[in-house]
This record gives sequence, structure tokens and C-alpha cells, in this order.
Amino acid sequence: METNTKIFIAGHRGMVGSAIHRKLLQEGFQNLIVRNSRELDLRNSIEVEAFFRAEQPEYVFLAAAKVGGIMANNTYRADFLYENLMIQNNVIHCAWKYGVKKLLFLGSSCIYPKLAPQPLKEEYLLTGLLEPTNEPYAIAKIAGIKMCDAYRAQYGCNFISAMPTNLYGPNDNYDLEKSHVLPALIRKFHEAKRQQLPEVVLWGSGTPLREFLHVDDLADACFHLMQTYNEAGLVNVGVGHDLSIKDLALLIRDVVGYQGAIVHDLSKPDGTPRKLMDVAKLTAVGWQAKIGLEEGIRRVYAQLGNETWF
Ligand code: GFB
Repeated sequence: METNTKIFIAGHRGMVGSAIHRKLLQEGFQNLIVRNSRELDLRNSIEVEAFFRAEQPEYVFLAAAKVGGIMANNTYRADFLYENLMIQNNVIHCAWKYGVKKLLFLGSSCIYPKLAPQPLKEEYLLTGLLEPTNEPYAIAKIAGIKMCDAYRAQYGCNFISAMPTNLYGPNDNYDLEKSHVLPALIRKFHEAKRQQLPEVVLWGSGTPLREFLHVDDLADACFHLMQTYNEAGLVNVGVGHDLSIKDLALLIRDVVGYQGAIVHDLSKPDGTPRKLMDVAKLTAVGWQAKIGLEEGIRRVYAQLGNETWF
């Protein structure tokens, strides 16, 4: 990619897309194409085709997706399957049809079987049953990986797939029903501190293990993969170590400076017991995460001034 290369960032208002947008601007790229969802509905094949015909992007970062935490995935099962399939089908197909030189598709660590050996190696894909709470989302993301590989095999397209672990960072979703655990806990501890509440409620047992990657690290990894990686299959993007949800809660409680208790709502699901990425493949192509979890949480907490609930 040259700094005048025409690059489409699909989903540039989301947490991942906005981080990729910032990264490309920092690197001096000047020919970035972005559309918000009112200007271009990526679920609509007619609109997507008209956009590709008119703009003819050379590179595509496919970061547009319907995403959410464990309850959102479990509640809006049809929407997660339908919307994600439509977005990725339209964008990947048009990327082939209009001669895109390279496309990077973003998935998620939930594509791996619920009880796969840990850490998760790329070859464990499709070796077992999925975690039920996010099966529709995972099925859509697996279809996206297979689409990239199928267009590569049949048509020679250079379409690659990156699978990030659980993410956090600027432009995250803080809606307590729909968000992921890390932003939800920042908000819960902050509100409990401000309102001097005696306790904060954690969903589930607190024992599931999760790995967390700052989205600026992910954007850096995507930029690196776009320049260096040209093969079929998927590449994990993670930090290579994890912690329990309870330990995450204790860390966030410290960062926020809340002194109260933590209690559990066992009516809420735990989800997958563990999903730690094996990052050997990514390390072998010369990339590793730089932002530590505590530093990342401090950075995020310091930047929340514009959130209405803050
Ligand atoms: O981040 P999270 O919603 O999603 O939840 P997953 C992770 C763990 O944190 C679960 C617990 O065990 C939750 O029960 N948890 C504790 C909480 N308190 C809370 C809370 O207040 N809010 C939330 N949201 N969780 C998602 C998948 O799985 O991860 C997606 O559903 C996607 O498909 C995404 O892969 C990265 O890590 O369980």
C-alpha cells in the first residue's frame, strides 16, 4: 500500500474500524474512503454494488459487523446471523467483482469450539461444537473466513482473515445490556463509586478466563498483516495471556478507585470457560501486542469524558 492507495474502511465508526482509520491517518494515508451506515447500508447488495462500481477501492478493511457482548449475542440471534452474513457477503463478493487487490476480513475468537484445547491454534477451527450463546455470530464469522478462502482458491483473490480476541478501547459500547464485559465493568464501577453504592453486580461466576487486546494494538496488527500476510486461512490476534473475569473486575475496581463489594448474578451465563489465543503464527510474521491491560484500561478510563453516562 502506498500513501495514495485508495483504501475502503468498512465500519469506520465502530471501535475496530475507527482504530484502523486512526492508524492509517497516522501512517500518512490520504486516500481513505469511509461511509456511515446512513450513506451506505452494507446489508443492501444493490447499494454495496453501486458503491464499489463508483469508488473502485484497491484495498478493503472489512471491520463492519453487528457485535455485542454475551447477552446481546444470545438475545438477538437472528440479527447477528443475518446482518453479519449480509454485510460480509456483499463486501467480499464486490471486492472480487470490482478487482480489489487485497481485503482483510475481521472475525472473532468465538469461532473456535467451546471446549477446544488451549491456547487456541488456528487449526482448531471446525473441530467441535460452538459455544451456544454466540453460535449465530460465530457461524457468520466462520462463513466469512471460508468466503475469503473460497474466493482465493477459485478466483485468486488476496483475501485474508484476522481473528482478534476480546477487544476494548475508544468508541466501545457502554450499554449495560449489550456491551462486552470490560466496558460494562468500567461503567458499573464508575457509577457505583459516584453514587456510593455498596456493591457491584458481576454476571456469572467470575471464573471464565478471557484475554483482552487494546483496539489500537489490533489496528497495528491489521496494518502489519495487510502489508506482510498473503495466505489462506486465519491468523489469531491476541496478547497470549488471559485472566479470570473476577480478576478483571478487581483490576477495574482498582483503576476506578471503588471500595465496595463485588457480588455475582448467577442467573446470567458464563459463556465459554476459556478462549486464549495461540499467537505463534502472528509472532512468526513479526508482530506482538504492546499495550498492557492495566495501562490500556487506565487509558480508556481517562478518555471517557464524552460518554453521556460518565
Ligand atoms: O465480554 P462478554 O460479554 O462476552 O462476557 P464473551 C465475558 C464474561 O464476562 C462472561 C462475564 O462470562 C460474562 O458472564 N460478565 C460479568 C459480564 N459481568 C458482566 C457484565 O456486566 N457484562 C458482560 N457483558 N459480561 C462474546 C461473544 O463472548 O465475546 C461474542 O458473545 C464475541 O460473540 C465477543 O466473540 C468477543 O467473551 O463471553
